[in-house]
Amino acid sequence: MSTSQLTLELERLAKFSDTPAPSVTRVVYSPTDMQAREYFKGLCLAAGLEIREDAAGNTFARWPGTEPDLPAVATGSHIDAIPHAGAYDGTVGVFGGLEAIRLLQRQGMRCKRAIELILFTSEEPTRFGIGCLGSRLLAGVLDASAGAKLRGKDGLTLDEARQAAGFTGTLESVRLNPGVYSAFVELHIEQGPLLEQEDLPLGVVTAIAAPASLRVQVDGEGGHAGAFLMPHRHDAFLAAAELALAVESSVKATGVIDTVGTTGVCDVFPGAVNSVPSRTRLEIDIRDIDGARRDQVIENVRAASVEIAARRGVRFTIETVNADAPATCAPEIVEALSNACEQAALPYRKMVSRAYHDSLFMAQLAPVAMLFIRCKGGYSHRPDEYSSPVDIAAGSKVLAATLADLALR
Ligand code: HGY
Ligand code: MN
Ligand code: MN
Repeated sequence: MSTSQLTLELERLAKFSDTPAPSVTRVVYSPTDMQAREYFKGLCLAAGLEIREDAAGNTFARWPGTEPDLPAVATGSHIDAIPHAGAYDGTVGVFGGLEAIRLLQRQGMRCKRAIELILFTSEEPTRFGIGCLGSRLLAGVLDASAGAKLRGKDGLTLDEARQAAGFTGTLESVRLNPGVYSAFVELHIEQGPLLEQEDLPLGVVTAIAAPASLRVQVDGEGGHAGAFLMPHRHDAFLAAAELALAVESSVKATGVIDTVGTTGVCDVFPGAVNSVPSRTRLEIDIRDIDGARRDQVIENVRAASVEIAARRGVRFTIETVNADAPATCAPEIVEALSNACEQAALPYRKMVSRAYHDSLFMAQLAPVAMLFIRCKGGYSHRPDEYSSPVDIAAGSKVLAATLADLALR
């Protein structure tokens, strides 16, 4: 395993960022995202892989097998990064997947099935407000009409932004049919502390938590911070703040550690220190490994908004952007990953993914499973996100063995 080459490539990739090191910011279709994609495609071409890009910008790098009519085995992840993120979320699955293929090539391996490495477009919700945009479109979970409906803060729709980036064609053409792949395996950092706490380098994922996100607009009454007296106010920020606290209390009320809720975006209008907020926008993320329990939390948050609105004389508009079912990983892929860990004498544990991933939607096209790599402190979506070269190499090595196992079947 040429650990150093993979490490150097990940370090080079991290430089394609809109914020200074050690943070990484790489939003879909941005110039830094396009430069990073070019870098990735160059490495794939150097490895002799056949490349195609679809109308959304999902990028496919294929290592042909000896029996081209058989459905390929697929692997991959994402390289887009939320603002002020780290260098390893998603990228170890794309570049570690490329290294896995190169490892098999160096071993002189020839597989029956092709192995296809996928760089999924826009796994992060940063620009268009919904995560896993590329894999949703591949799986047909998101309708092509989203191209005209989804709009970034810069005012461009998904269609306008992707076409400006050179991804033309129709979004209808993105969808793949079930059976197109015989398996999908994603390598990813854990983004949690479990593996480090148990001193394990690797984790085999058996289920992926169910994500949901809400977009909330609160309309109140603005006015002069000095002359608008308190008894007459309908402050749109304070009502929003109460709803954010209601998210926290509704989540904690389940009494289950697997339920989580976050209000990660809060925009206050007009945003002047001496002006009472007339409008506030929130983006709320609620997850659980149990879909029904998560949906009950959403209902409780909606109920809280009704009470707050009546008491404060404001209006809430709550849109459910997505409320996806959890995914169960395929036992046969879980077993293949577990066998590969044991063959490599690498300790591992089975576990649930609390983050969502493109695997969640690829599960609608093929049997899936994921391999986690230990990360320092469990930190992620922050500049100090870190996985060691040794652990990343171990993940790529086990991924290679698993892909070969599945591609020889
Ligand atoms: O938010 C997530 O779970 C993923 O990292 N986008
Ligand atoms: Mn992420
Ligand atoms: Mn990720």
